[in-house]
Amino acid sequence: MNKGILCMWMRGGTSKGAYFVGSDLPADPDARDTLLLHLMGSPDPRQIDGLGGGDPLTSKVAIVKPSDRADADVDYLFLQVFVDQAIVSDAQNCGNILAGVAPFAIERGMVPVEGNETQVRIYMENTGQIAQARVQTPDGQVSYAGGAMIDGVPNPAAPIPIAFSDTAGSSCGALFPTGNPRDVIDGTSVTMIDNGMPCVLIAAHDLGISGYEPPAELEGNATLRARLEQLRLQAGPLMNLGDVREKSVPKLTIVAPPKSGGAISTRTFIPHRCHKTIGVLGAVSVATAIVTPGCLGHDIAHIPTGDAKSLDIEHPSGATTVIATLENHQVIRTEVLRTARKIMDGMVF
Ligand code: NQM
Repeated sequence: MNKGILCMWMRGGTSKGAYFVGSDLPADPDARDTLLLHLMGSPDPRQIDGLGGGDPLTSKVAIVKPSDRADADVDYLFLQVFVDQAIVSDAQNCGNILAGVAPFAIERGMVPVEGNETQVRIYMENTGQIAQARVQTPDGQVSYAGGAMIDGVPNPAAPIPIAFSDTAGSSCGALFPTGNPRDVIDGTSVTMIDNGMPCVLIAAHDLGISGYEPPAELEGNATLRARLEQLRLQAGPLMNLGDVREKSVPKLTIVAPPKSGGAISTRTFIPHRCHKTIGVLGAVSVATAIVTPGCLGHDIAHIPTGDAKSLDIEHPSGATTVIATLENHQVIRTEVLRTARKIMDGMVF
């Protein structure tokens, strides 16, 4: 601990976190998690004694190492460090922190630069699936500067498009873990889906809200939060996730008709705080639901025609665009544009 540990602090998409090379951390998961709680300053609502920003979106860790797999360049393990509980969870993946993995891997010499653009194949250990990220690498090195804007981030940066093709059933074993596009829990109609992130879709009007409220107002609604948690605890076993009391999945996405010309409007609890935007794989799962007849949200969504659909998933800070490719009415590939920023590289103590 005295010598410090090499750590890059990055923004990945609309999240922020600590990126480590696997061999720099203890191999024993318990020792590793104790250390990470310490580094982030958890448990403490302000994380005043560590790097974390007092928000689940800024209390995240990526552990990256060269891959032994033929179909991947690097392995990426995502860990959610809970803010106010002494929990470090690998039960979810994170597609925002994923955006920083490819530039980090190139910077640490795990992947050689290919030319003006370098493609990195990332094995996502949490869910056992592959993502392909493209990084701008002019002049033989990573460039973070560029003109790509993503909603929820105030500044432009170099584009990092990320493609997914095998995310169905990532954590739940099946796209629709109950076998149904729609179920009823406690009298509330829901869609339980996992196309990269286990999500429960619920209609805003069934919760007695408009679905356009700002996150702080929704977080301040104790009745709503209690009802969502009741639904979540029941959805967990139905989604093959078991007891989810100490897990950050499933996410709860409240849907309403689009308001700004997009495909659908969303507010997502992750699961106890309301997201300021929406998770990447959360958006992929929601996009998959709304293009599927029978799913909650399908009837109120605006879906473009054709088999390559550009779907703007509206959220509290704008929208996340998911490009979904369909074959025989099923989503077989998705792509999301992200950016990342190297903020700090050095030793953490
Ligand atoms: O769904 C937050 C985030 C995420 C996860 C969360 C994510 C994803 O925005 O892939 O990116 O849902 O906990 O970083």
